[in-house]
Amino acid sequence: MSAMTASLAAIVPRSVKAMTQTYDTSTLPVVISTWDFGIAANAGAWQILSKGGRALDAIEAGARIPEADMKNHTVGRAGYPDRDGFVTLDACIMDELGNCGSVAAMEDIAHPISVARLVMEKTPHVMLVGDGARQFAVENGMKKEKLLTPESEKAWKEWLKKAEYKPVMNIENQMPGSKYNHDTIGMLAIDSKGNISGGCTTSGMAFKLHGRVGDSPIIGAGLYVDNEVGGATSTGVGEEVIRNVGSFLVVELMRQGYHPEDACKEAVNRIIKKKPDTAKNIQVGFLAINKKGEHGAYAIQKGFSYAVCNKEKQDLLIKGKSVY
Ligand code: SD4
Repeated sequence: MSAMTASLAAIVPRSVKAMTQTYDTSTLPVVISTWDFGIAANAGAWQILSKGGRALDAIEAGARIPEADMKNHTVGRAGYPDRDGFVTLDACIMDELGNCGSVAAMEDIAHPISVARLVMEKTPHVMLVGDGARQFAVENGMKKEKLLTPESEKAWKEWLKKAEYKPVMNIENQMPGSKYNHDTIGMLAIDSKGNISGGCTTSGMAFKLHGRVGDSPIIGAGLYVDNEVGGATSTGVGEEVIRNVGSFLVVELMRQGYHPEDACKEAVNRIIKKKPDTAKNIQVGFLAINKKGEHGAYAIQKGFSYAVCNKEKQDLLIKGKSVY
């Protein structure tokens, strides 16, 4: 290398290096998802990825599985309602080109991930909320239905007896096997071409204030994908993730060379550093994958897990490390 090229190399930003880097694609495709129920979601995504399909299609197909699960009260169709009895759903999706779409506080539509994709592909916008999101979904052929299930209604009425507005979030996995052992689903996939996409979908905090929106539909907070670097997603108390623009932070740390797990750990530590007293009592978990397909996770509290699916094994469940 001449002195000239050596000095130029020193000033080339990492992002430009990433664009010109080549990666070993033999470990691809791969899809990872938050929590135990990520295994089922990954299986849906794998049907597409294993046939050489696009990561974006895999994400949508995978996320629709927990959204349709009538036993799942934290995502989609059977999600728990807000304080006033309305089921309001949040979701977003992002592709390898930086396109993204999102819906928030949307009622009466069981598959917010698909509406988010429609927002991305059919509108010049990124985000639609509330009545407008529902109207757009119906105009695009999606079924309008009452989402509140008898079980969700029962749980809400039980909650109303005390109506304590003290959400304890995302620690459900500390009780494996319980009916609460799942939460928001965040998914990240890399297809056989090496392209990354991600999605995040939730009914949010159970019994939240009507109109409350968490991190899950916020690009940069609940999800971020940069095809040069990797992707990240989050689960847990959305307010803390939004405050720290968590998923964007994780991706930017990976751009600087952090391993996905270290990037997630640093993002968790930022949350703790800013509000140590709040952080002790809440859960936030990040999940990330880099362009090479290396993945990792980190959470504030114990109990976080994530599911990995690739050629070798389709139902791997990994325990997320945690600060406490
Ligand atoms: C939210 N992060 O609405 C989501 C929900 C979640 O525990 O992950 N639930 O804040």
